[in-house]
Amino acid sequence: MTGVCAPPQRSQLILSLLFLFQIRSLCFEADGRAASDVCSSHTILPGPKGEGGQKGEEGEGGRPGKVGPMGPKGTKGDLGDRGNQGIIGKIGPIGGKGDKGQKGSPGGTGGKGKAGTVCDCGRYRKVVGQLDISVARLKTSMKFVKNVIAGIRETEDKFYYLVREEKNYRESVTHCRIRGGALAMPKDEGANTLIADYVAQSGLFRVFIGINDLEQEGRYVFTDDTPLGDYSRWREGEPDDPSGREDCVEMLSSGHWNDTECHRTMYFVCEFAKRRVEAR
Ligand SMILES: [Ca+2]
Ligand SMILES: [Ca+2]
Repeated sequence: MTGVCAPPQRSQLILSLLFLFQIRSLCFEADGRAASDVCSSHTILPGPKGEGGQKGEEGEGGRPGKVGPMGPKGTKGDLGDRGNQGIIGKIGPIGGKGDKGQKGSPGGTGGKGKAGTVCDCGRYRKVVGQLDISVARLKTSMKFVKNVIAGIRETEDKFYYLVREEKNYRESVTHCRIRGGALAMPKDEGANTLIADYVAQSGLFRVFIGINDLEQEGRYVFTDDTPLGDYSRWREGEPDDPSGREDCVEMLSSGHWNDTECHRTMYFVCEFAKRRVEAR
């Protein structure tokens, strides 16, 4: 600030002292003589040098230095040992189909064949036809056996089987006969009771049995052409044959017999002799 005498700063004082010390140095020559009168009149002499200080204590350990720069790349190492053999790789995909080869050379001429015979085609056709019939019969038999497995009754000397197919009297007779049996012929109380129970337990009301008076009205016979003996189980009032066409016989679930028309269809019972079946 102008016009104001400020006190000298500390730094200015130090500079002044250094200036005077320099002047003092200039006032002495190398041989120690005074350079001039001016110098001698303004000299400030320093004090003697003090004794050397005591050795300081050992300083604390320095901080760790910074990470140095990356070193130069090393030389290439030696070739390593041979590794173990690897496992077998997966099977590769199927290769493409190869090109077709060239046609081979023709083979040699074969020997002369034997003289042919005239084909008896008619005979073979007949055999094939018989086979077809046999297969159809076999299928029918299989169906029959399958049904037999479902239920059968037996006495000491006979098997009885209820056929659950509605047929008229003649068809029923044929059905049993071609299978080696006969439409059931209850010739005694034991057989009649067995068949009646069989029918009742099957939930049926009536079945055809093997009795008829087709040959002669009123003369009833079994399907094996033997006449009725002393045993019969006619329901009361039967046989009546009011229409003149009741020439076949049905057994009711009660075990009683009734003459009825032969063209009617119903279930029926076949019987098979055990000795005949076992002999087959
Ligand atoms: Ca009759
Ligand atoms: Ca009747």
